[in-house]
Amino acid sequence: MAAGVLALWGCGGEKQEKASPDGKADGSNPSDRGGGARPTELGAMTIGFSQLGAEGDWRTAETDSIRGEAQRLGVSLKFADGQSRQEKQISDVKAFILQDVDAIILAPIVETGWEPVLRDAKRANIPVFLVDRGVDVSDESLYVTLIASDFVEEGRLAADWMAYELGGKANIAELQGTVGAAPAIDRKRGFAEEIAKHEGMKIIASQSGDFRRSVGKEVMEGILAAHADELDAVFAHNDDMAMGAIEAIARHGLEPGVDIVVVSIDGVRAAFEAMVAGTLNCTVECNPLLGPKVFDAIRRHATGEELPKWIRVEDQVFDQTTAADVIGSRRY
Ligand code: GZL
Repeated sequence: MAAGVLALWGCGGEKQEKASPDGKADGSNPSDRGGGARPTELGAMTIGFSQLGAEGDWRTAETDSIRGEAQRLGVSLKFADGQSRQEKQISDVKAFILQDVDAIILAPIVETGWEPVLRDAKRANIPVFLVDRGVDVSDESLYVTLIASDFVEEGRLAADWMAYELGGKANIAELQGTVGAAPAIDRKRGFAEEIAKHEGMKIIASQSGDFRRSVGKEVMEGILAAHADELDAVFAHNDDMAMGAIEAIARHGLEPGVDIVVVSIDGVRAAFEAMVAGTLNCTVECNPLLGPKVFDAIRRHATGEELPKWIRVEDQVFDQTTAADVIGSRRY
């Protein structure tokens, strides 16, 4: 389809590319969009939002934040659910290009495989804004900015809390996120780097639970069958999988949060409820309420501001000493 899109434009179709002064129609800044080809007011924009799926509580909160902010700002938002399949997401982005939207918001399910469709968007002078997960591309001009947390730091914070809590000694089961996803790759890396400072801490089992509660539970059941009597702690790459693991630990006749310490990432409401109940020990917040940030970035870009390649979302650590005090003020 991408070739078709280019053929349409290349053969005198409805829209010719507008080249910037240096002949490169890359859409990477407003001057490339030619005479007023793109609105600068958010309220006049049509924006495509390619969401990766609906795998859990965090994703729902992110989707609600972006859709809610679009409505508040009067932005015409075209929403596409990637159903957790990259090929669906790529097809959704191609459709946005065909519709000639004024900008694309993309939450990429995995890091690789985006270069061709991002080049199509660039040739169509459609700026792409990445939210919550990064992409691995050879040319950073293929997207305007990435609005996301520092996943490596999140992994480090989780490991640091666990090391402190367990005195630097623990056999650990790790529930990894979606294979190939930036948060899974980077959280794993940050956690491993931090526990390497403590010779008594080691990961004795590590498997993907795909960021899903049901899969996290299944994976934890398998790990308990093999390692229950030697396991001290679980590190889950997100709260949804941690909730599944907690269920599996309880069904195995052990006390989650006591017999086995559970540490995860996200800070969704269920995690705060579990910390108040004593079954989850710690969660590192990864704020999904990105709506205001992403539309602010789109507005700033449209009015000619140069944006950093990464707009970092700040995180903080919560545990059972703070959960009861803050649960009432949580916004997701
Ligand atoms: C992080 C986001 C992750 C969450 C998970 O930015 O991509 O995806 O941590 C979600 O809960 O599945």
